[in-house]
Amino acid sequence: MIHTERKRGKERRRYFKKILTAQMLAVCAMAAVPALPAYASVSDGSGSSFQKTPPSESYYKYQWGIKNNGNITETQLTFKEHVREAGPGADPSAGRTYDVERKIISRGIAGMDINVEPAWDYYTASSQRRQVTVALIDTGVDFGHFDIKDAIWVNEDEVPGDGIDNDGNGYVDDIHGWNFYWNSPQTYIGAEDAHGTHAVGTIAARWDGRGITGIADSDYVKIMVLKVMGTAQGLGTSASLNAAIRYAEANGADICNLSLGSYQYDAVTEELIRNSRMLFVVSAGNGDARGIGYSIDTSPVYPAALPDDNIIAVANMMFDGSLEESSNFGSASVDIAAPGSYILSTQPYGDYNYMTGTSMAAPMVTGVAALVYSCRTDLSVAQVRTAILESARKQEWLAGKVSTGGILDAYGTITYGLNGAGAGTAPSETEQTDATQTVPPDMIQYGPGYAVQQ
Ligand SMILES: [Ca+2]
Ligand SMILES: [Ca+2]
Ligand SMILES: [Ca+2]
Repeated sequence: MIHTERKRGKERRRYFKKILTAQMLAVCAMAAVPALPAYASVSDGSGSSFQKTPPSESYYKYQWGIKNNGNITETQLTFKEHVREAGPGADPSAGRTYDVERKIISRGIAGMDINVEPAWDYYTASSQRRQVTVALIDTGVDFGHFDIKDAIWVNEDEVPGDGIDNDGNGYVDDIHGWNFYWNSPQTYIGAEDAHGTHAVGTIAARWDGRGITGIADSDYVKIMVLKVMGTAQGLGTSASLNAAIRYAEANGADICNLSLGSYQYDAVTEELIRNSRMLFVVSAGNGDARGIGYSIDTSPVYPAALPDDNIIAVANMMFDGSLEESSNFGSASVDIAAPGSYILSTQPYGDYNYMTGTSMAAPMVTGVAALVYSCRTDLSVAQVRTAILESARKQEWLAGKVSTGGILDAYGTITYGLNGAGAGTAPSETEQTDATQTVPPDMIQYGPGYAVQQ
């Protein structure tokens, strides 16, 4: 079993309020929760007929969003403090003991995943392929990581490092994209680029039998790295975001992943998105300062809440098939749910780690969009969007939360409009709490709820 531990619960809040607050701040600073991979063991569960590699990837068994065997659990730790009467002269702290109670609060449910294995079978059998460029507007990316280096877009018309804008696109030496945060061609800085590096792995980590498995085939799907956020807080400006969207559009991107948001509406951003031929996959945001998801229909975060019909806004599904409690939602603004909690993917310095948030759910949708667009050459990106939304597997618990009422289904998407496309159901219960947001910062950010005040 994979065990992940998340400390929450009333008992703990009562006794460890200060600690919890400190952890919340730390979580904001890291933007997505590096989950605690305190797994003891993992049952092997694949049985896929897919030939190309996925089940042979060393970390495949940890990628529940790709293939959920029900072998992951989340444990709640409850602390109870006992204070005994200490004898005269004793250390007052000596009488304090804590009972730690572990309770499984969330258990993986087999099949609650993006249903991509049969989609890979379809992809492998298909003879149709086209190159797809995905613009990742995010932090930078460790493009040297062995599992994603082949998935990085290369500007073939640019000569790196010669100080000349060889292709005349206005950017000097932009070989993999551009760093709009520092206004430089350096699209990888280091640890501050963990967030973007994680997204690339989910979308297109190489099918090489090592590390993790990306959803799309890195032979055909290439990620353009457009760094708009920097610092440990993952902050950036709307001006950078807008410049990055223009760059993506001008340099041939088909799909644009936006795992970021702001409370502040920007008319230029909306105009750029509305007039773009790209498909925008946008994270819905991760709740308020307490980590409780809310409706962005009434408390909008942008660009997820924009009404434009080339946007897919994505909520975060837990491995038990519930909506993650921190995930924002909204039946008008949010379209679909996808796995986003305890997602294992690539990290700077050749590493891997778990992260949690709608920032991790959006790349799942982007990966499926890229996989499908690369092999369904009969579809436009707009039709791929329709295919994703109409193939969503309906879940009772998502009714009224996202417009499709369903979760991402790769097989349904890749077979959309063909014979035999189908959808299953696996309803589950969840609960949601509406919450008020804090004052909007005039910044874009990828952090939980985009709620950090700066
Ligand atoms: Ca150039
Ligand atoms: Ca050059
Ligand atoms: Ca791999």
